[in-house]
Amino acid sequence: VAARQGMETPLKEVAVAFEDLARGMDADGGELRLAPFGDTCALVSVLFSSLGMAFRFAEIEYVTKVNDLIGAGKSYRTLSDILDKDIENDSVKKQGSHSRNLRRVRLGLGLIKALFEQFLTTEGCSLYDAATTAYGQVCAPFHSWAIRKAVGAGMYTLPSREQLIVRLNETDYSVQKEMRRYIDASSPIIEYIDNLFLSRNISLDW
Ligand code: 1PZ
Repeated sequence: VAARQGMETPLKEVAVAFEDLARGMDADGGELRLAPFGDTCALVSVLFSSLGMAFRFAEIEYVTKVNDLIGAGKSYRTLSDILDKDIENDSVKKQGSHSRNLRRVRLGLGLIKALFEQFLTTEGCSLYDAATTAYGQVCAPFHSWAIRKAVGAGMYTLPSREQLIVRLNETDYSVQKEMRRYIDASSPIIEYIDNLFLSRNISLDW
């Protein structure tokens, strides 16, 4: 309906926002400012409703962490600033720290990217298969047994591939186009965040 009325679909809105963010990063000489990053990550939550009720807890989890980063945007200018501050305070991996929340939000962005990649490369595979593979690749290695169990159970409640396309207000063709745009635009952002940690000798095994 939104497409027919000439409005942006949620998926397109997310793709365009990440393209803007990636362009902004280039314009700032390869630096990522916290405020636009937080706002862009917040947009992703519009996609959750199309996954169904079982993923409400993932949404709450993700939104809480994004909101923490948005709040930090009032005191810190860039993503590196929060990391440097947490290194100074020895709180990078401390639960609830901005740096830890940044790592978690990055996992969320990576999960969506992996899901879209699965969706595109395996034409005709179910959303269940795509989401299970993506989760196994990106998030499962860092989640406790209890969380992995809960996510695994929730997977059975995911809509079908066709249902998802309808709920997102896309077509078979447009959904591929917008997912591709998100994959391309989010890749340099994700890589940048990983490098923030790696360049400070913080491994990504957590
Ligand atoms: C793209 C959709 C794929 C299908 C569904 C996959 C669902 C993934 C569910 C993830 C549930 C996360 C539950 C909570 C995990 C927490 O233990 C950790 C650690 O938190 P901390 O100890 O630092 O407080 N939190 C995370 O790892 C955050 C992960 C965010 C996952 C966001 C999912 C984004 C999905 C977007 C869907 C449009």
